[in-house]
Amino acid sequence: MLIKIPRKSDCTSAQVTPEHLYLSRRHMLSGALAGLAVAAMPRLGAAAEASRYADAEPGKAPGWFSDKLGATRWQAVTAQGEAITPFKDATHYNNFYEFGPDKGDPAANASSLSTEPWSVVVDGEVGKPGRYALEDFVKPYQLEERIYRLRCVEAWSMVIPWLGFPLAEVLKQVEPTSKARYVRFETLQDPKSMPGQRSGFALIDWPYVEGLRLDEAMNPLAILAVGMYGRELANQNGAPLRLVVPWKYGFKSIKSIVRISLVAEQPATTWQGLAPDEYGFYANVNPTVDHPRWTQARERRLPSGLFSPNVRETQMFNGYADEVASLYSGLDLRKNY
Ligand SMILES: Nc1nc2c(c(=O)[nH]1)N[C@H]1C(S)=C(S)[C@@H](COP(=O)(O)O)O[C@H]1N2
Ligand SMILES: [Mo]
Repeated sequence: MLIKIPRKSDCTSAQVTPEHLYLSRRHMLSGALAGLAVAAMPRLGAAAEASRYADAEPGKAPGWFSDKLGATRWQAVTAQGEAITPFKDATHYNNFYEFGPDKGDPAANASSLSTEPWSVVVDGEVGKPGRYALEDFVKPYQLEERIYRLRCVEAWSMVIPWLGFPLAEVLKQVEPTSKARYVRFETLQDPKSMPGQRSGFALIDWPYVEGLRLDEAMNPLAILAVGMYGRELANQNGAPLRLVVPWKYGFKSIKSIVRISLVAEQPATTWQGLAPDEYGFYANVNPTVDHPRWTQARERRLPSGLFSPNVRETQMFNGYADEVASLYSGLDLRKNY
């Protein structure tokens, strides 16, 4: 058997490898050999890694981000061989109501958001509460690439390579008390830079709030992301810090986080508060529980157009059942949607 050790000049990305070669390498990487091959991958510098996603616009990374990028653990495989969504789609078809209700609004308007300086408050039922400058908040953690499906409750989906670190590591660090049962997240509230927070259309009671049960938050799949496509997050994707919970509908993955609170009671969350019959607290991706106004059995995988809608079947827990189904044993997912 041939195990190819990538050279420094060799792009490791599935993106830039022809599909058939990529697939064979992927199979080679499966199983027991994966660890070996991944460990053998050289650590590339920031510039080299950015080329993993040849279509990604180069970012304007703050210093702390570039410093961390060099030690990033890159992921060698895509989401079970599914193609990564083009950068252009991932950054121009967004939901971020703080910047407007249409899919193009976040890309058009989010440049008004100033992400430096940024601070994050950790409070509530924790032994070590605090307010951190973002670079200090991120400092203890190694960045990892995680290539995840993102399934919006509106029945479209993407595959996005995130850069982040497990939420569990942060939670352990701040020492939840015995009363902590949920984690509550809050987005920045700043009507000056967020036009959606000024406009009358918005039914939303700002700031945007999301939450997880503590055991969900501790699941290794849940990450806090600071980057995507080998670079820092674009503002429209929730810079400089967002949650990514890939087995739940996209609205749980709250953007531009300024506060993380450990709490005893289930937090009141934005979409559940707006339309509790349509959007639940759990919001686990579930093809067998339809939205009252549309089916959740299928999804449009972006890029998707009139002539090639690119429809696929939605998977239970968005394809992550092996990792997360045990969190919900004994729970009626029809009631707890
Ligand atoms: N603060 C905030 N976070 C948010 C939203 C939002 O409107 N405001 N939209 C959510 C929804 S509905 C989805 S599908 C995802 C979209 O993430 P993306 O634009 O990076 O693909 O962000 C989620 N996080
Ligand atoms: Mo969504």
